[in-house]
Amino acid sequence: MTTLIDTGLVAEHNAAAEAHLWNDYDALGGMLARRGQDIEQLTALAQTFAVALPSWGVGTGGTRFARFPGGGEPRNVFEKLEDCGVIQQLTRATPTVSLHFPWDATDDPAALREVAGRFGLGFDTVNSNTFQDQQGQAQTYKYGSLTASSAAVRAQAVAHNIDCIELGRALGSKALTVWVGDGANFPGQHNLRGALERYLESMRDIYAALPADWNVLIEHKLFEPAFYATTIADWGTSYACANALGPKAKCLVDLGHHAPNTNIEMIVARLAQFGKLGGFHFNDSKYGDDDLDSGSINPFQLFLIFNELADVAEREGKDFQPSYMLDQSHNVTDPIESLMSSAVEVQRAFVQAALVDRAALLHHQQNNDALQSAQTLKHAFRTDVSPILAMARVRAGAAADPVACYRASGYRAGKQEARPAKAGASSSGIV
Ligand SMILES: [Mn+2]
Repeated sequence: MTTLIDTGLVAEHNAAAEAHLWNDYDALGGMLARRGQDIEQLTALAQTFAVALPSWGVGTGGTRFARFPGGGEPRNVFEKLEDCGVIQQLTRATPTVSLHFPWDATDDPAALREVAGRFGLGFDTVNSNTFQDQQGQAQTYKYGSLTASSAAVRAQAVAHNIDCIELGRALGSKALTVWVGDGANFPGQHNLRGALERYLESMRDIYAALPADWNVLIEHKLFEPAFYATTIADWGTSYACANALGPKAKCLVDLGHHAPNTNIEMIVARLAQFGKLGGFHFNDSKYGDDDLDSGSINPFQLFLIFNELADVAEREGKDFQPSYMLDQSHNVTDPIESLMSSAVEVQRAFVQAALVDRAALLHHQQNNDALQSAQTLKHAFRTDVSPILAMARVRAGAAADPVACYRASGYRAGKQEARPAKAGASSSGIV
């Protein structure tokens, strides 16, 4: 396997961190043992965690006002894979990449697979894009894609999604995620029911093209770019559509695609209960955005979501395998640093949720002891599992402190020379 950061540097970084790490790890292990928990089991569990990287996330994002590109950004899908390889090498928590077409389109999927494999990466869910026009396409998506009033526009959008499935198949993906920004900016602009009927008709054609072992994930989003009525705005609509389409259709929860203060963990519980929880896009949000780094605003919410996921895993065992992906926009940070720390934050919530004493929680719930029930969750959430996460990384050959190690490597500075900016090249995208 090709390593992008000098392995000697990583080893040196880890050796310098090791003495303190062992002290912290032993102290935490002793505390957990008093609670009847085995730190080694938790470290092994942490090593099983995996979240996919969005190919577009390694480029600097932007807002609808502006984009401020960073130096040394990847200029094509091969360079994006390279940056994803760095993230995987230093965290060992991001073994797959989620591609977005046509941004990452290739006529040589075998070459893409080969390069990804060189960096120890595979491909996760593929994403279609009918929320913007591409050069040379016959029809415009200005007034919608899968829901458009024009049959020709809908046919073009369906054909693009089927192309994505074909490309994904060649890459070893197993699912297509569909997000459409379709909707209305004015009351009366379109017939609310008619638009959803057209969406379902289009999605039935896409569904029919899915290979037997594939899923299609429906991603809802409350608003933007349709500011009055988005066709797939909420989990209820998403669930109804997934149900109407069939067993291969599931719902995808993007944390930033809800109204502020929405109880997202309850949505997770509902979708799981009815067998339609297909996956997540992780990010964080303060107001109405879907752009901030995972765990940077509301880590307790992230923990509560993983608490529900731990409950589902306990009920359903290995059959329950939702796909996890980071989906955020990095405007003021180095995207590699944001993605590494975000992967670690999601992994942190995963491990914290495993600390919840489920027998005690059940006991308190049955006795209607609201206070102790809440304290049982808080007890797990307050536990700093950083030594477990660092130990899991060090044992896998990743970095004790990924950001510090990355900064010491000078990777970005090297790329500033190797990747001079190309006019018109953009790798940003927010869905
Ligand atoms: Mn998303």
